[in-house]
Amino acid sequence: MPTSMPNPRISPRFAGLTTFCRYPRLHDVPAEHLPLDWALYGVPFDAGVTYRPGARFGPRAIREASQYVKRYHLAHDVDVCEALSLCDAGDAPTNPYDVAGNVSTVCNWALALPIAPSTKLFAIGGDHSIAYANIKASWLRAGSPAGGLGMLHFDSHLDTVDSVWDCQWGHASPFRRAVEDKLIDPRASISVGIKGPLNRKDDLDFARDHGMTILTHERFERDGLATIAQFVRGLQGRPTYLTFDIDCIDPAFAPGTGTPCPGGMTSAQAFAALRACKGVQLCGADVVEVLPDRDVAGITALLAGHVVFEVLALAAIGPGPRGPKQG
Ligand SMILES: [Mn+2]
Repeated sequence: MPTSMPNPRISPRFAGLTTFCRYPRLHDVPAEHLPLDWALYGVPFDAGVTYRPGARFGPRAIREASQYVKRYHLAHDVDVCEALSLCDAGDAPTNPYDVAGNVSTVCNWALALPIAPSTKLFAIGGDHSIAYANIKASWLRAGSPAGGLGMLHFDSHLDTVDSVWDCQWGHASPFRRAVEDKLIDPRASISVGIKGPLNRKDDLDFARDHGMTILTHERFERDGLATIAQFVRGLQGRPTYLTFDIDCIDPAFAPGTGTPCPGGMTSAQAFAALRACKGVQLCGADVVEVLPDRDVAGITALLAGHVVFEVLALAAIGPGPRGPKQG
């Protein structure tokens, strides 16, 4: 089903109410465009951060910057809004004083959205703690696969710390919790863009001990695209979650984030990395950690809007005949 979009030659991109990429609000989707393929929603929450707060304003900034996201993906040769029915489901309710409580609030809200069972969830943060909520909702909606979901993770950090300040639900821990709760299969999980410095050498232990693939930024520079493509082929079409922390991109390109790490991907490298995931069977996604108050000229929010579009383009192509051979 296609997405009903305003005609930019009638209602220009600088006019109208702002929704993610100008997709219709959930309740405005015409019946002939149901069922929806993806519902996008904001999670304005940043109480899980270890350093600089402000990502609670991320969804609002990304909505604004994404007015300029167009519909036809040149590299994949796909009209995303023709291939998919998309909507903006608004913002999840959040509890800015309670990280653990927020995770369940967001997850329960997402599960209660009036959407078809086949509709996938795309969360736009917010800090990375909110990924757990969308992973859990996506896992449940995928039929609670016993082995857990595959995961494509783009980030400077592994986010597998057990706890900080006695809190197990902050933005440094979502994938530890998701692996412990068997929502993610660590052996079907790759973390791309990991770099130091780290607090401690043993910050890597959990991921390594559980068989998660770590593609450091240094290795990404060497043979990253081929490694990612090979990893995706190895997933053999199993339901996979994609999580994208904007801080995997160098702060020279994405300064608006709370835990910036110099020495990361360029914008173009990040797009190439996402395009290398062609053929993946996505069952949920998020883009997180945009902090507009540290942004310059809105470039981080604009980039995040285009990262959302890259992920949707992967969904538009799907694992079908244009993707890599399965098995
Ligand atoms: Mn992260």
